[in-house]
Amino acid sequence: MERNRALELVKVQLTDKRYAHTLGVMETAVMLAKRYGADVEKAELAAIFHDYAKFRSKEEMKQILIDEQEDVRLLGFHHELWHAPAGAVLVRKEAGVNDEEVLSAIRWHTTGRPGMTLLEKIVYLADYIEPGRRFPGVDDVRTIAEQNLNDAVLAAVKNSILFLMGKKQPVFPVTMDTYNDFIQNGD
Ligand code: DGI
Ligand code: FE
Ligand code: FE
Repeated sequence: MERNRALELVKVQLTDKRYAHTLGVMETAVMLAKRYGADVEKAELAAIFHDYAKFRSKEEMKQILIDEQEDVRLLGFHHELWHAPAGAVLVRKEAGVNDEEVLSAIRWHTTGRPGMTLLEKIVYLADYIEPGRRFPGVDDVRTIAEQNLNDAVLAAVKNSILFLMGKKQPVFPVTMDTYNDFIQNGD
């Protein structure tokens, strides 16, 4: 799909603030794809659509997760985690994107997963370091992202887990699995 068409489809789904974030993720994903040798067009498309379902109701997302037999553990965790898998489903159904690599990068953009693909890592990291993001530790991850993709994704996962723990929030098991995978397997 052409970039401007994709942006049109996404813009109407999002607030202005979230759309600005999306443009930042798009720009960052393209830069990372060039740096690390990923498919630039796929990275751009996945980045554009990554938060497509962000403003769907809890009820709609929950029904999608049930209908599509997504990981049942999601239902026992914060609904913030639902927009990523629900987004992958909706982007296929409503926007007609059928590229499994792109859909998978959307699906795993919040938690990561063990054995992440290059494209999944790029979208996950771009979501974390896009220019509009301002939180403790993000500049360190930006610096690492200039040198080593795996180290940067690991740093982002680790920061996210520490952030959740600092707020006494539960950590979704797949987020922990992602962390363990990077620690044990290095990529
Ligand atoms: O959609 P974004 O705000 O751009 O970013 P995101 O999709 O990475 O994260 C959405 C939210 O999900 C964020 O507020 C933190 C939360 N989150 C990420 N991983 C976990 C999590 N929440 C819980 N409870 N457990 C997790 O493992
Ligand atoms: Fe998201
Ligand atoms: Fe995002």
